[in-house]
Amino acid sequence: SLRGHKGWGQQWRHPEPKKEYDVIIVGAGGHGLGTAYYLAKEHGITNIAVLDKGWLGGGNTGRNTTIIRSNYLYDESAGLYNHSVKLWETLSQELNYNVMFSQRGVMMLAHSVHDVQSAQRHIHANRLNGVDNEWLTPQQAKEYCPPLDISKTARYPVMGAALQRRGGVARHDAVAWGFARKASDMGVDIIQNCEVTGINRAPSGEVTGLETTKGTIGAKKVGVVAAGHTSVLMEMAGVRMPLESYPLQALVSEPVKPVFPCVVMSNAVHAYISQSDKGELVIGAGTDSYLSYSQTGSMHILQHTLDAICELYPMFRRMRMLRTWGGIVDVTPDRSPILSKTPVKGLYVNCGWGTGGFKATPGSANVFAHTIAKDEPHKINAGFNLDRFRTGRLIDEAAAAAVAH
Ligand code: FAD
Ligand code: PYC
Repeated sequence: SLRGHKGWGQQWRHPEPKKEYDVIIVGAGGHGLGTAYYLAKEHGITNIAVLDKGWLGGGNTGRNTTIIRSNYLYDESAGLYNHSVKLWETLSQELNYNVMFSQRGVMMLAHSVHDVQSAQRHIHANRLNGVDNEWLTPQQAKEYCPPLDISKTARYPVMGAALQRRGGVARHDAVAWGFARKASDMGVDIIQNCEVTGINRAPSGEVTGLETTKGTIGAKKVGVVAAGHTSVLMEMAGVRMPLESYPLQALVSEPVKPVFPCVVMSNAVHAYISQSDKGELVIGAGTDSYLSYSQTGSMHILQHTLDAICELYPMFRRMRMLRTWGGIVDVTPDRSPILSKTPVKGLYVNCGWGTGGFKATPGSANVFAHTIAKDEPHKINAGFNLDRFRTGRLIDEAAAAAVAH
């Protein structure tokens, strides 16, 4: 019973929207709430609203498998994701909220000669960028993760693995709640159940505010941080985005005692797995093959993922699954995010995280706040501009995305 728990204060305020704000962030996921937090904390801008059509943290932030790592191939990505890992390391203290960041290591399996070569290329590139990553033999992989089947006759033989020891997991809800509480304390209005239905512009083109289900709200600057619905929102301002939205699914098992000590991903077989502090196995799949805005995905995708999990970890064959769910992920052609100014003055966009943006939450929020406050990118996100799809300066992270698209 929770009867003993009394006198809990509310974690954030529930204000009605003001007539106008200096900045409105659309989307109260981790990235949007974090952006508001860093705008207030690092740039002294506190006349901010964060709007969400649902409840805060109810989008991909609350639906993901929480894998955190920074083992991407290119220099730009190493800069961005490593900035984030460093912020994760002190985030609980910074927010005075336990985000349960656990650096238990992320191991990525290689099942073919191609996988081995690709993993080793990533390891070398990572180390040159100061990102920890090391090669493990199949025996070393098994020592790190005892449930793994490394027998030579396995359907998906393990030929080795890349291990990032500083990688791990965190508690997804706590990240949203921690940013929300601190931002609200600093004066940010978080307005839930408030869907944005239009983006208003002056005759000279710049943003003037938003149409919402709670009325018209004025804004000098607007940051769209809406994950799978970004193209829908940006179209309201006449900006066409290089994004496709797909369902991505995950599931959890019944809880069991601690048995799985790390995070393991296998892109080749479309499965990744860790164990939550409650004891559930947290398992994720590849994206559906079809574009969709439905937050449920296809059954055969889950079936395939569970087949792979049972092959890789035979001891889980008799486990029962408890829940499955889906989120809508916004995928760019080069599998890298967009953190950018837009052709519309006063309109900024943070999107394209696809299957892999949870790990970037604090880093992305931090540099996006800079971009909005200064009206120019931080040096860390300079390469992640919208223009790259016109200039061709792509950051192709399809392999490091590590989830089948
Ligand atoms: P969200 O949390 O989705 O927030 C966007 C918000 O915008 C939503 O709350 C939505 O309601 C709101 N919104 C949309 N339209 C409107 C509107 N018109 N008006 C107002 N509000 C609106 N990443 C990893 O790094 N590691 C993982 O292990 C991982 N696993 C994943 C597993 C699954 C099943 C899924 C779905 C995703 C996974 N991801 C992972 C990706 C990660 O979840 C996302 O990249 C990240 O959480 C995006 O955060 P966000 O704050 O940008 O978006
Ligand atoms: O980007 O690491 C990742 C990831 C894991 C599961 C889904 N995305």
